[in-house]
Amino acid sequence: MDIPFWNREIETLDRASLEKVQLERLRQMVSWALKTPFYGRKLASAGIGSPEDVKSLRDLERIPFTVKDDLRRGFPRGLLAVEMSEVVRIHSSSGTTGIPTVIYFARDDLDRWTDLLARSITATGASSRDILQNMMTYGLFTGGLGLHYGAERVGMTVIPIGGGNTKRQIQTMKDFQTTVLHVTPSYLLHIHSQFENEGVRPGDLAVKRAFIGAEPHSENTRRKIEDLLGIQAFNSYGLSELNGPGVAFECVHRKDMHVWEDAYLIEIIDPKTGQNVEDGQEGEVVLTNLVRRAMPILRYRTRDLAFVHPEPCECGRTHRRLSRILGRTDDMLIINGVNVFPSQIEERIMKVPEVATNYLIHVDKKGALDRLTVKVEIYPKLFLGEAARLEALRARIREELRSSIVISPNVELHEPGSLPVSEGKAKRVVDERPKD
Ligand code: ADP
Ligand code: K
Ligand code: ZN
Repeated sequence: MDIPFWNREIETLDRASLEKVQLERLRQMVSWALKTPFYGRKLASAGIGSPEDVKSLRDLERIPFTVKDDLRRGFPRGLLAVEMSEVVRIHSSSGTTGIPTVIYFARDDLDRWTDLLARSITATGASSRDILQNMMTYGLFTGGLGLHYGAERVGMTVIPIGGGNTKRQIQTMKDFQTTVLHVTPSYLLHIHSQFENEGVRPGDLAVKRAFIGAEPHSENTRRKIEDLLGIQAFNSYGLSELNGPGVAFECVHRKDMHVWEDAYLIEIIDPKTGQNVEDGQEGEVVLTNLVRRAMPILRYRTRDLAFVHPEPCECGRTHRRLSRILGRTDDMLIINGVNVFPSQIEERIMKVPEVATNYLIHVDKKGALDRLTVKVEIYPKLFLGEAARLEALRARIREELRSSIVISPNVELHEPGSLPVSEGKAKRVVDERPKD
């Protein structure tokens, strides 16, 4: 197989040289991070007052972890390491408390991030001859714009269609003979389920590849996508704290994702002890961004569970591979690619005066899509009124939730005592999505 490279030299760098690059960049990151009071304190506690105090990559383990709450507490500018006039882009992701996390990019940050995506896209075998339909949400999410820039750098023909509107997605695939899709796995399966309705016949479409990510999925789901659509599907991993997509991406072999190790230091830790584990062992992914100046992030605990492959990939890249994401250490739900925390839901519904004390979050699958239902108990006298009033209440709760969690859940109203109560720790979330 002819293996394509965007930057063969850096992608196949021998381990010792790669580690030299990492150490240089880590020192650079420390010097940038020291510009923020937040990392000033954190690094001081590790005895690091200047970049020279980082003598080897092992010194990384002395630096305390950064967690999502650190980013929230610093909202909005706490971790900004440059003047705002140098910032050319802001992205943001949703949070548990309604306080989002904000990510800042300087021009050179965007340039380096874009290059990682160009590298990722090229590793899949896609090229300037391809037509990309980017179905990820544009806007504050990193998924849409992030990959868009990388695709343009590769020279692909980019259709920035964004998420949703299945009919139009399918028509666009036909009209422009799209060859590559960027999409969440659940949405891609949903789109496929509509092929018949939309009169898609074999030979109508030219899709050969899909980049799938932003939500957990199994190897079986990938196979299903590949078989149903007759394409190759490539797993893509990233998170906004570490720029967004382009942290790790599958190459033509589709045997887990190369982490671009000149740009990110990856550690797998035991989430209980915080200690590093060996390659091959499952644990929490901890990432250090080596390429962002406007907002440095060191040792970020992703709460994603995975392992690093000890053995090299057949493609010749020396950057190690990350397994697919096997779970999360926290209770975050991912509903059709959008992150939702149960606490966000609780916070909103408990503000509604008509709501009694018990509620339940129910998640299942309808066809290929995740379906979120929030069941709430309301006071009994409300059921005596007119049906229209109940309907209005339901709509109000739904809107209240939508404004916080972005997606619009089903809302069910129940009489007090009708939802299950558990003894001990309440089980508020029932997730019936197949784990396959
Ligand atoms: P995005 O805007 O891309 O959804 P977020 O920062 O909001 O980025 O969400 C990042 C989280 O999404 C990750 O920490 C992980 O839990 C999940 N995620 C992203 N890509 C994948 C993937 N390929 N497989 C499983 N989970 C993923
Ligand atoms: K996500
Ligand atoms: Zn490979």
